[in-house]
Amino acid sequence: MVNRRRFLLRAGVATALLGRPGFANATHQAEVTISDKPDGRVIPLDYTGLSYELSQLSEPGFFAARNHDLVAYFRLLSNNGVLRLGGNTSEFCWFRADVSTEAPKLHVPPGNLEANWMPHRLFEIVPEAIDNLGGFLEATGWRLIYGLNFGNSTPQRAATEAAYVARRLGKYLEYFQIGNEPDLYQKASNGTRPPGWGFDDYTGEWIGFARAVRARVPEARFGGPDVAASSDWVARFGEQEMAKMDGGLVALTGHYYAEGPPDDPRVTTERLLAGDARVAAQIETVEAFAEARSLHYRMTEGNSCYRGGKPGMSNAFAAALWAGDYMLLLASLGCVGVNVHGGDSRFLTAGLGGHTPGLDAAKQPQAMPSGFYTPIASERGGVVHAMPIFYGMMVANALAGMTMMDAKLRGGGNATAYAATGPEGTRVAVFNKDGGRGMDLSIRTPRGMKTATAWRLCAPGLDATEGVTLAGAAVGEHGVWAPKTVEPIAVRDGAARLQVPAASAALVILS
Ligand code: BDP
Repeated sequence: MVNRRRFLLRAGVATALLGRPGFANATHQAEVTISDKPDGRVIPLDYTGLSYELSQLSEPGFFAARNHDLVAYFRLLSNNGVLRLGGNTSEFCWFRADVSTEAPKLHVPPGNLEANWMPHRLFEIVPEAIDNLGGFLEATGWRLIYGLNFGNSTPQRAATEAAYVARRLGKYLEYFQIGNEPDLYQKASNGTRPPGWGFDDYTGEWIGFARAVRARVPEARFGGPDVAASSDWVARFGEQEMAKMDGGLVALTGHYYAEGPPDDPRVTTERLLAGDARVAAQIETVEAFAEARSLHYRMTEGNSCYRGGKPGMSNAFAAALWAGDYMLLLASLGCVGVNVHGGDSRFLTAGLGGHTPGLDAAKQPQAMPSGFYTPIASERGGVVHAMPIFYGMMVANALAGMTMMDAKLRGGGNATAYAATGPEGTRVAVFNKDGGRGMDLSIRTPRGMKTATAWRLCAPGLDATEGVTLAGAAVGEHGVWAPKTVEPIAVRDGAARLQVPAASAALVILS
């Protein structure tokens, strides 16, 4: 079998492989040349992250060690991940420190709320939820970024909550954030602050909260500004707050949604997979600023499509190829981590002010009203399971802890390749995002290789919401998965040679 395949490839008659005319046109010849990168960055072990609405804590049993299935899915994704809690609903959460604590005053913007996308109801977090979260983090090995309410709260409330969180979560707490997407506060769809409120107002208020927290938790660390899109705020925030925080500001953060909203007809799988040149440009600017100041940059929230995701795209295999590619692109640019947003649709829908644009756009029954982009489906009363995007994140996470190499891909159409090396060899992730054409790929490294194997990431199609496999295996019940098909790859003349079919990815392991 292998010999026959080799012969066919050498003879350049790959057409015969599929036995149908026109196959030669349907494949791209492509080559990945890998070289050492003098400044090759180590992808942090805790690169992979998930982001959830803070309101998820209003159900204290969710992030709990006894939620065994959720623990298993987190552990399968990474043994060292970072959970970020925040989102729109974080501006409506309040910590009931004890029975005498009263709810905060809910600020409701004046005028027509139809065009407003915020929850306008409060979510109560009791100490037990934080205690359970501690058990969950211990069981998963994950650490936490905790988003404090900045929208409907006071510095004193934030300080009381932070003190409890810091005391109970100790070493599992990475840092606090204050507020979610403050660059959108003055917009009609958000309304957390009045029109005209801007960056200077933000930093003025932010420092008041941060100082109150530090008065109670002197060792508290912070990340920010957790903006939706304004990368200029990131640098300005870093510049100003670093000076005031005396080492307390440890990370710069922002969000990225590739597409949206789901009811915009221009939002398509094709456009998602074409990639977005703005990402690299923005990250490069932010990274240059952060690195010069020994700060880290983390993408603390994002996904394929804002406003809850688009059915048929965000919950389908296309999102797996998008996420794997996107996570490794950001790693190659020096980002220290990516948190993909998701969770239970009840809280995601609340974070959209009850709107369900994805559901409305689908015009057909869906299992949930929003949150189509969630990596782990965990609807109340339902079975916890991995969505297609989860598999793409698994591929990216396979390079965590390794040193990135330079991977130049020539040919291949709409495809990307990333390489990283570690004590056990080199790993190359190749994403063929072209829905129609396969790749005839060779991979070369400076040191050559003796053997090569591959895990395939595939599915029945880009729009498939089921039937995704990685290394021949689907993630089974209770988050159980192990590679089933570790495919031997031909090594000839110092190069690994393989086909990467249309709409699939391969993780090639060279040794
Ligand atoms: C972000 C919010 C998050 C939303 C998400 C979305 O932080 O709470 O759920 O957008 O639009 O802006 O899906």
